[in-house]
Amino acid sequence: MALSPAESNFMGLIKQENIRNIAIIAHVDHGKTTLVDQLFRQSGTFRDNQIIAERVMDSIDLERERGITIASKNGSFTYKGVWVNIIDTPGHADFGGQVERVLGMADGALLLVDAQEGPMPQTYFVLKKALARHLPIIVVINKIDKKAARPDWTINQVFDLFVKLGAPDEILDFPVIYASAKDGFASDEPVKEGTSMEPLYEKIISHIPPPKGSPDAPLQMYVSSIDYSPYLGRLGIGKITGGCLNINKDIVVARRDGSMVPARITKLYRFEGNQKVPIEEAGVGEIVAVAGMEEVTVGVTYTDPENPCPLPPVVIDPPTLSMNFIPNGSPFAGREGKFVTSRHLKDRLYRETLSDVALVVEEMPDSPGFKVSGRGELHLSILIERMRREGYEFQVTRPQVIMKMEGEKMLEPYEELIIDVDKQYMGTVIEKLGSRKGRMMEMVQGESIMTRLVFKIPTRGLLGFRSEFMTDTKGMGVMNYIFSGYGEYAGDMKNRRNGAIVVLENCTTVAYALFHLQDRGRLFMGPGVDVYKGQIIGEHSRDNDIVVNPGKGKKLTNIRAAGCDENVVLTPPTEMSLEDYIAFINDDEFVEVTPQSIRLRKRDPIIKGKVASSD
Ligand SMILES: Nc1nc2c(ncn2[C@@H]2O[C@H](COP(=O)(O)OP(=O)(O)OP(=O)(O)O)[C@@H](O)[C@H]2O)c(=O)[nH]1
Ligand SMILES: [Mg+2]
Repeated sequence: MALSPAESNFMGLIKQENIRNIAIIAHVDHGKTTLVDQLFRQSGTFRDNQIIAERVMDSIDLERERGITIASKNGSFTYKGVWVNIIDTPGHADFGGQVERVLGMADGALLLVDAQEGPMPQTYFVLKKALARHLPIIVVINKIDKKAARPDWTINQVFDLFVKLGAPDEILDFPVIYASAKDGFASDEPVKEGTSMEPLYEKIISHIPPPKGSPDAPLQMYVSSIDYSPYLGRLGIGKITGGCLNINKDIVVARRDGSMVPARITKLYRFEGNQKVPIEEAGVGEIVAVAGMEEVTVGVTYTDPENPCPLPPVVIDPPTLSMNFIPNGSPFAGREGKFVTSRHLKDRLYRETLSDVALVVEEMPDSPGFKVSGRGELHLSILIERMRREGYEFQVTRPQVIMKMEGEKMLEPYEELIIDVDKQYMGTVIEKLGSRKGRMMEMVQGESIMTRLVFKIPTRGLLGFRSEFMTDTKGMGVMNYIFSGYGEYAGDMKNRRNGAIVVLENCTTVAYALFHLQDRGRLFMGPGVDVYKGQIIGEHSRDNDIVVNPGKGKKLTNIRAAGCDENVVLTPPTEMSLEDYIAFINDDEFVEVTPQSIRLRKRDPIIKGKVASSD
């Protein structure tokens, strides 16, 4: 992808008063990355003839595949001689830890709110974090072009949210811009059409202050984010809050544990458009990337050797969910992966913790493997998917929520769950959530056919709920949740009611056998697949496991003489994503992940149970 020019248009230092550093924060899908596209485009960041992908900042493969931002990213544009560094953040709650740490680079925030949906759980979370840093905020009511947009109602809701979060008067007096990131306009009024983003650019320049800090102070740069490139290695990204940086300068790295390590700056980059551009020096207030220090982690400070002034590491919310990552122990272990040992896993996982401070990795005390704790199912499953694509092979256990003890009492994490659902599916949803120990707190009947339901539910109860919800509501529902705190343990909860269809011995599946098995439940695979003893190939329609032989049967030919063979018509297998598999397994089962396959299996290789007839 050829994007902005590889060489900087700007030489030397950028004047401090001509810098603005802003973060774009919002609930998932409210249009952050689309807005960044427009801010880039209309400020002339790209050449006229350049072909630019939509949502250009979503540059990671997985982001493009899923249509969501997974990692926050830095970029910049210039407007009327002012250099605006912009930080695009992910809106999904599982990646909230990133928002918490990258806000350290910002001197102000654009809070985007969907003009129809209004503030959602993650709006609350990100606003809380921005207010904790006393950042001035511009509220952008986005998607004003939508037919069902209700800007007045949205503003009122946003205002209430600021009040609820105790925003001080000067921040409560926030300016409002109405915008359609999709159609590329912004306005001071809630109009449905417009011509340019001009009003938003102007507001950014006038309302967000230039960065603070003295150029004469000792060097101080807190590393808020880590980037990796195969050419440059690991890069520490942050804002210079004191002094300046230049190539060949001797500095010290103040680590999170208090130690100081001397280092020398060898390469320095500025973000221009969505590219990194090499520079010789950078001044106070600039956001830069520093290469050449392989040991860099989020939370270190680059500072002056003579007069070190480290900043304390940002404290972020603790993880709520954990899974064990274990070297693959299946009969097919080592066939498909490039990195398969415990050592490989260890190195990779610890490397991840250097850049993702919301992730905690601990060695398992009595067996090989690692307990990996994060913010939610998506946080962990994205890590698994990335590792798999890099060539890792391993197995994971069912996610467990992280309990807490308070005296004698066991506490577990709870979420606030907000559901918008078509009335006709409401009954099913309420019933399902009831069995998952959800407590309904509120029901708001909208003017449309959609009803909003608010639940308080143990995090445990939400595991695997999303795909069930999507099926139950035929896609006519939206669910959002946010961590609401620890509460009393809600008692036992059954993960999966149905048993598994387990393979008796190593074989290759054949259509004939599968045909006779498909009445027993739903199958996850078709014919011609190599399977092993103990592998799970489907879900039984009853609550017990059954052991079957899917490789047994007559060899079928294409020729079917009348009255000879049965007509074998297979129901298409159930398509399962990595998330579905993770949600499916019980405590005595594993998900095996390799670069080519995702398989399920029983933990215990000795199969108890009855052999089902597949004749
Ligand atoms: N109608 C309308 N749709 C928009 C607008 N802005 C964004 N969208 C659509 O909303 C969806 C989400 O847009 P993104 O820009 O990916 O949202 P995001 O906030 O970056 O999402 P995450 O990073 O995953 O939290 C896309 O389908 C966009 O086309 C808008 O102004 N109007
Ligand atoms: Mg995005």
